[in-house]
Amino acid sequence: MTLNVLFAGRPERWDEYEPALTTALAEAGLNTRLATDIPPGEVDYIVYAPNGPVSDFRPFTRARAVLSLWAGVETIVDNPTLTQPLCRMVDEGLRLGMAEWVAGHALRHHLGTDLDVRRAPGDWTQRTPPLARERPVTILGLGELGQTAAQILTGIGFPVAGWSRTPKDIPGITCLPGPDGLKQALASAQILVLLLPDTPETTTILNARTLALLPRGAFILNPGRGPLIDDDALIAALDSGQVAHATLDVFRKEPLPEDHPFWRHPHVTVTPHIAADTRPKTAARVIAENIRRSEAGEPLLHLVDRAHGY
Ligand code: NDP
Ligand code: OXD
Repeated sequence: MTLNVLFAGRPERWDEYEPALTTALAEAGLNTRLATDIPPGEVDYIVYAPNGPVSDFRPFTRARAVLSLWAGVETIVDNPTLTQPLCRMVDEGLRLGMAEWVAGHALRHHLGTDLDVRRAPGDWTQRTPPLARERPVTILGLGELGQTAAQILTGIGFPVAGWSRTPKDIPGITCLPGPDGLKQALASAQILVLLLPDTPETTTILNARTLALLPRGAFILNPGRGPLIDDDALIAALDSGQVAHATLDVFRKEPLPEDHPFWRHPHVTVTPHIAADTRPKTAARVIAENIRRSEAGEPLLHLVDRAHGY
């Protein structure tokens, strides 16, 4: 039997995904027709991205699963037309890409690299940064990406604490769950990394009250989602020196509007939602494995918990 797999990602990425998915589906032993234009009623599996062409799932009457190329599912999780199982992307490419982005930006702030990059000719001022082991880092969100970032940061020497909804026991990481853990997690965070999903519970988790709990002069990295931060409160904290610098990859509106104050704030670095792009080669293997599992009657990987929103 031939399975019809609809690619409903961003059309301009089809050229990259087509060979990766074709190879992975064949390697999984699946006989498939992979295309961008299969009539909805004939589609067996939907490879989905939030910026792709599908948002109404009702016509896909025989689709057996929606397989997201993205890790974050806030734009689809409460879609009332979606009745099929929804799986999000968890893969090596996202994990490693994110950990590298976090490590790079954490080290930039930790070492004060900007001072050297902008050093004037003749300026021989010498500074000794603390060792990484003297610079506590907190990661809000200890999931797939938060845990990988935590491992890389502890490998460098940073003491790492992490916050999650449910309790965890991860060797080498101080795990602080639930609402009670947040205060403690923030109090020690000289570098704070946001790797939470965007859900009703996490919206504006970083606001005037929680920013005030950080040690003065903290650095913030947000590769999670824009709505985690109250933008006005962050700007006030940057202006007062409570926060020394914020490196932001994700925003309430993307692309970040040209007139948003983040673009020109001297203590903000904007990156254009590139902290961890989905890499077609590794992601395609996850998609293929889930289709194989579905066809074999095995449980799907990385099913989204729609009640919790991630
Ligand atoms: P996971 O679902 O694996 O992890 C989410 C973590 O957040 C879990 O530890 C979870 O707790 C925690 N969490 C969720 N809700 C709460 C809450 N109310 N209170 C405390 N902790 C909470 O997601 P990933 O690690 O795979 O991805 C995280 C996010 O990163 C994505 O949702 C997406 O928004 C963003 N992302 C950004 C990218 C970029 O390029 N900028 C690329 C990919 C992802 P628990 O473990 O207890 O469930
Ligand atoms: C994702 C993202 O969620 O790219 O995968 O932000």
